[in-house]
Amino acid sequence: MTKPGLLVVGELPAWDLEALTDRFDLHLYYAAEDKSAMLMAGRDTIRAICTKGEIGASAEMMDALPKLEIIANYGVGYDLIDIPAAKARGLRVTNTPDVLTEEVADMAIGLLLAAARRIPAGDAWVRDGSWRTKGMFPLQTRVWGKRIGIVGLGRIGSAIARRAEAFRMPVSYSARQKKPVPYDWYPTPAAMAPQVDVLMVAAAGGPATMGLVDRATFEALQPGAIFCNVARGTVVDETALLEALRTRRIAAAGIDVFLNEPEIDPEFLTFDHVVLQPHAASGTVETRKDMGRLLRENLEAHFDGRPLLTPVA
Ligand code: 8YV
Repeated sequence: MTKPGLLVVGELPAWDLEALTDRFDLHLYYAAEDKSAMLMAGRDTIRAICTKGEIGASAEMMDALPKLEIIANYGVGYDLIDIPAAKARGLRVTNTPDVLTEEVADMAIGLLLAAARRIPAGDAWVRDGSWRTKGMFPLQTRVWGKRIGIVGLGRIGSAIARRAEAFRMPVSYSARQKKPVPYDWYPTPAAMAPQVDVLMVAAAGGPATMGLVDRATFEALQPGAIFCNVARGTVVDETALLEALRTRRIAAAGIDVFLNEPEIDPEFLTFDHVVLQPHAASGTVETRKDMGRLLRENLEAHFDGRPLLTPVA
């Protein structure tokens, strides 16, 4: 039987490509020199796309593949997949929730600690001999016991909250609706900002949260506030964020996601009170293997006529 064609939009680890090859005829879009020629050549055979959180799938790509049935996302966030376009074309869409929740929450706490305690700067202090020549590293800021405000209390926000509780941090959250949790609720990040020492962004991306963490939020922060983002760059007004970093209204920050990745605003690189990560919060071998497996199981379920494991549309 002919294998269904699968357009692999973003690079995947070798173990995933190998496993997918058993069931699918792979078209490695990310490696193709002439991408439109690849789409043209696959018009009659490509029935599935696998993409990534930071790449998505446009209506144009869907239109270029008339035999397309399903888009499987390697990531929980599918904000860059044009869902209305997929629905209008009767396409199914899946993502990889749950398997990456704890990993992203680990990175959130890691970034918070790294930013507040300036762990990368301490490492440089040892390596460049400053410890020997200048002595003690400057004293930094405590994390445990500080008040944390989480923007978005979904799966990942909740996993961050559980970790924060272990750090004896009073937890607040902002969300459209109050949830049955023992944390203080605020309707907006701006309303929550004056009440917290740490602002942690964990809300899903997409049109509903575009610029949700706005200038008013940054202006309402307490002096010494710490800012972290493991969600999407789009959730934050980046111009206002850069200004708050420039003026030191934000005393320290840990940031994994940006607008225009990987061509991020170069001003981020100039700050010595910010710890940067290359959108790597889910990036461990263990979690990426689980994400790859779930992506594959969704595709296989679709082509076997079984219910999808984690459909989003
Ligand atoms: C990326 C993510 O998808 O899950 C998400 O929404 O942003 C990440 O896990 C990951 O970088 C894979 O490309």
